[in-house]
Parts: sequence; C-alpha cells; structure tokens
Amino acid sequence: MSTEAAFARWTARVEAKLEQSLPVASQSPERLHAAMRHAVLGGGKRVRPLLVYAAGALFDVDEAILDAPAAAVELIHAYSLVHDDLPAMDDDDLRRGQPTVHIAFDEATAILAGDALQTSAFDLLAHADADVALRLDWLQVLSRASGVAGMCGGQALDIDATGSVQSLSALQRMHALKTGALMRAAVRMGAAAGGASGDELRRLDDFAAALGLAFQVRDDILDIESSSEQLGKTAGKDVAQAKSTYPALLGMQGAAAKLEELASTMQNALAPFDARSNALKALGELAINRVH
Ligand code: GRG
Repeated sequence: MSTEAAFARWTARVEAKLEQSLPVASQSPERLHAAMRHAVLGGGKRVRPLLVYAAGALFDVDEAILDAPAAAVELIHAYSLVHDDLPAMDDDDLRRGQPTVHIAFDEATAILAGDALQTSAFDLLAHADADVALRLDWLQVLSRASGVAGMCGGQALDIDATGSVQSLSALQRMHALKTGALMRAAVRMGAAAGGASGDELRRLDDFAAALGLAFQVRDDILDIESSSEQLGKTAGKDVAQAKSTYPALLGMQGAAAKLEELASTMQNALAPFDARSNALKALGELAINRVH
C-alpha cells in the first residue's frame, strides 16, 4: 500500500466521520449548523487527522478506533481558523478558497460556530468507541493542547507581539504553542491508541514538535512566495502587518536552513522505527515542501 493511497483512504475516513458528526443544516438552529458545516467541510489539507492515522499505523491500530481522535483534532483546528479569521483577530475574508465564516454568515454566528465546533470535538472523544482509559487520555491531551498551555496561549502571545519585533526564541515559543501543540496532540493520540512505550512517545513527540515548527516556517515562506489564489487564503499578510517571521528574522536562506535542520531532527526521531513509519516520514516531508 503506497503512502498516497493511505492518505487518500484516511482523508476519506475522516471526511466521513466529520460529515456524520456535524449537525444537519436543515435542522434548527439552521444558520449555526450551516456555518459549522461551512467551516469544516469546505476543504483543507486534513494534516492533523493524517498525523493521527499515521501515528496509529506505526502500531497497526485498527483505523476505525482512530476516526474519533482524527475528526476531533480537525474540529478543534476548524474552530481555531473560524475565530482566527474574525475582525477582532486576524480579520480575514478568505479561507480554503472560500469566504470566511463571518463573511459568509455573520460575526455572532462565526463565534458560536467556533464555540460549538470546539465542544463537539470533546463530545466526540467522550463518546468514542474506545476503552475508557484511552478516551480519558485523548481528552486530556487534546484539551491541554487546545487551551492556555497550547493553541490559545500561542494565539495570545501572537496578539501581544503584534507591532513589535520578537526574538527568535519568543517566535519559536509562540509557534510551538499556536501551531505545534495541536500537531503534537494528533501524533500523541494516534500513538496512545497503539500503546506506545514512554521512549516511543518521547521520540514521536520530538518528531511532531519539529514537524509543527517546520509547518510554520514553510507557512512564513509561502506567505511571501505564493499568491492568495495558490494558498486559498490572503497572501502577503505577514509583511503587510510587519509580523516577526522566520524569513524576517533569518532571511529566506536562513529560513531554508532552519527547514533543513528540522528535517534532520524529524529523521533522527523516527530512525528506530520500521517501514510502518513511512507515512509519518512523508508528512514530515510535506510540512517542509508543501506549496499551499
Ligand atoms: C483562535 C484560539 C485561536 C487560535 C488560532 C491555528 C491558529 C490559532 C491560527 C491560524 C493562523 C495561521 C495562519 C497559522 C499558520 C499555520 C497554520 C496553522 C495554518 C493553517 O493550517 P493548515 O495549513 O490549514 O493545516 P488547512 O486549511 O489546510 O486545514
């Protein structure tokens, strides 16, 4: 089975799980339900769900067990994008090549849709078809990665830093929380389902932390090199907002060198694993080479 075929199968699985777990738009409150569906079903690379399945594949986990954590992490990601696009935050009108939720609907609906997506992620995990200890582990991992010690904390640091030049270490900490925490949670949830040992969890966490940072460095490069059409979101925003980014602090060559360093961290972290780590390796390469 090729990695591409596995990615296609996992994407189809998580799309089906998301479709099934979202409320139907014909049911009241219709506007809220339609906004939630717009946020989740309107495209996206599904990187975080793929990380859940790929980490589970290392331990031959039954894919049906992984559908709930894969969908849950994507629901959290979708909520974060809806709220990030709001006028009070990044104020964006384009996401995944579509109008953002507050443009397609309205601000109040976008806030509520994000809130409801977040709580539905935890509802999905609480009711998943898995052992209670595993469900509790997933709930702890995903809630911590989403909150003050993870994504929300990183977003707060990002907002606080607006308009000032950040040091490289401050930038790295902000991204580790804002983007990296959810990617680490995705890998951890897949690995936990496979009963990974402490040493395996540590290695996989090193891999996921490097992948999260690489994803962000590449995001900074794409913001400069690509068009809004290619990205499906507004390009050039970092420069327009004078944000501290890897290219701004290190130059384009320095940012490319950082990506090489992170590629080798990822390779080293996965070195002891067998060929079942190929999908994770491919996701690491995608974080570095992606074009949107
Ligand atoms: C509002 C609490 C709160 C958090 C928002 C994730 C995030 C935190 C903001 C997104 C801002 C941003 C552009 C981050 C850069 C990297 C990133 C996470 C991009 C979007 O993720 P992709 O590329 O998106 O996986 P798709 O659309 O493919 O799912």
